[in-house]
Amino acid sequence: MFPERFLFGTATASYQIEGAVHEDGRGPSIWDTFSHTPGNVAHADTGDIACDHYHRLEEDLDLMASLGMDAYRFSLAWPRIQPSGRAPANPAGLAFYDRLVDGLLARGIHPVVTLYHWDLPQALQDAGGWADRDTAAAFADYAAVAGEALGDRVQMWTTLNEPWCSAFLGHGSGVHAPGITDPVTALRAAHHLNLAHGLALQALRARVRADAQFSVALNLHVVRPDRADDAGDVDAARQIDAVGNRIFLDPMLAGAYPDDLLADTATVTDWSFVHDGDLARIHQPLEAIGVNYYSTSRVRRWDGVGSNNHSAGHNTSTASPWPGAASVQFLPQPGPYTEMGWNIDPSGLYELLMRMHREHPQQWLLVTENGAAFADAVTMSDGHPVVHDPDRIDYLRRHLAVVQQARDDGADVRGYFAWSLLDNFEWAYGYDKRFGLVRVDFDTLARTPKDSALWYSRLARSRTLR
Ligand code: IFM
Repeated sequence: MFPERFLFGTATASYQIEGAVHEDGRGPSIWDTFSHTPGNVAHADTGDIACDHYHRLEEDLDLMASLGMDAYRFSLAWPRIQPSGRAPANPAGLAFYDRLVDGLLARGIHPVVTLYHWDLPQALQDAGGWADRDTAAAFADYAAVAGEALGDRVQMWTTLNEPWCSAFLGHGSGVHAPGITDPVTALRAAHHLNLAHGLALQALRARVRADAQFSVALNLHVVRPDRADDAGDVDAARQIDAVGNRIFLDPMLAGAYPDDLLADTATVTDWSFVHDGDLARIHQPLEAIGVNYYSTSRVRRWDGVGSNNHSAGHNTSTASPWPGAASVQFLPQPGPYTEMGWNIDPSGLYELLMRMHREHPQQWLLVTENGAAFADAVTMSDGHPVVHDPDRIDYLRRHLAVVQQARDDGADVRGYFAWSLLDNFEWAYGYDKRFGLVRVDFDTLARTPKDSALWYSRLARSRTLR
C-alpha cells in the first residue's frame, strides 16, 4: 500500500504539449529555432501545435481529474512569461499559468511547477545562452516573476529539469537545442545552469508562500562497469558518474565540484568560468531531489578499437556529450527495450533512490519522471478507440514496485510522476515516440486514455499496486 499522502501524478513540459507558439505574445524559444532547422528533428516535426494544450486546458484538467490524479508536474514556458527572456513580464502568458494553477487547485490536484524544461528564450541564446553567465542572472529574474505571480498558490517548485540534457545534449553532442557541439561550452553551460538554480532558489524563496518546497529534477545516470573486477571499467563508471551526476549534485548539495571531475576535464578547460562566490550561490537549501529515471548504462575502459558509442540512447551524433571521457566506451545493454531503444531495468531506479537516500539524507525524494514509449496500436471497441498497452502497464508496475521497496527500505520517496500525461513532442524524435498514458491523435488532437491510464488511475485511487 502507498500511504494517502503519497502523490501520484503525471508530468509534462511546456514545449512538448502547449503549441500556440505565436499566441498571446509568446516569444520564440531555442526549440522553435532548432525544430524549424531542417535535419534536427525526425520528419521535420515541430512544437508549433504539439498537443494544443494551450487551447485545450480545461479538457486536459478534466482528464487529470477523471483519472484521480493527486498532482501534476508541468513546466512554465519562459518565453511565454518573458518573450525576450528579460523584463517586462507578459500578462497574457502569466494568465495562462494562473488558469492552469487555479484549475488544478479547483480539482484538488497539487501543482508542481518546473521553471525550466529547455525552452530558453531565443533572445537570450542570441546573447550567448547558457554559455554566458548573464543567462543565470536572467533566470533568477524570471524566477522572481514566476514566484510573484504563482507563489501564493504553488507549494512545490522545481528549478531545472535535467540540466545534464540542457548542457551536454544541447552543447556537447548537439542533438538538442541550441545544437552546439563544443565540450568547453558544454561545461560552461553546466556551471551556469547550476548557478541559475542557486540564484533562482534565492529569488523564489523570498517571494513564495512560507511552506514552499524546492527541488531540482535530475536525470541521474545509473552507470555500471562492464566488468566489476576490472579497475579500468570501474574507473570509467566513476568518470561518467562525475560528469553525468555529481557535476550537479555536488555543487547544489555540498557546495563544491568533485575533485575527480576537475581532474578528468583538466585538458578540456581550466574552469575559470567558476567565479569566487559561485559555489555558495549554487549551494542553497533544497527540500527534495527529483529523480528522473528510464534506464541504465554499462561502460568499460575503451581500448580505441571500434566505436566508443557515446551517443548511446540519445540519437546519433558524431560529437560526444561526455567532455573528458573519450576513453570511456558505452556498451549495448541487454533487453528488453522500450521503443526508444532504452533497456528496461527497474533495479536501476531502486539503486538510485537508495543512493540518494544514503548520500543525501537531508533531502526527501520524488520520482519526477518515469515511463516508457511503446508502439501503441489503436483498435475500436463499441465504436470507440481503445489502446491496449500491456507493456507500458508492466513497465510502470515494475518501477512502482521498486519505489515501494525503496520506501520499505527507508528511502523517503513522497511521490511518483508518470512521464507523461499525453503523447507529445519527443524532442529530436518528433511525434514518433509515444510516452503518454493518454493517446493523442495528432491529426484530430483527440485524447484517448490508454489502458495504462486506467490502470494508473485505479492505483492512485486504491493506493494498492496490483
Ligand atoms: O520527454 C523527455 C522529457 O522531456 C525529459 N525526460 C525524458 C523524457 C523522455 O525522453
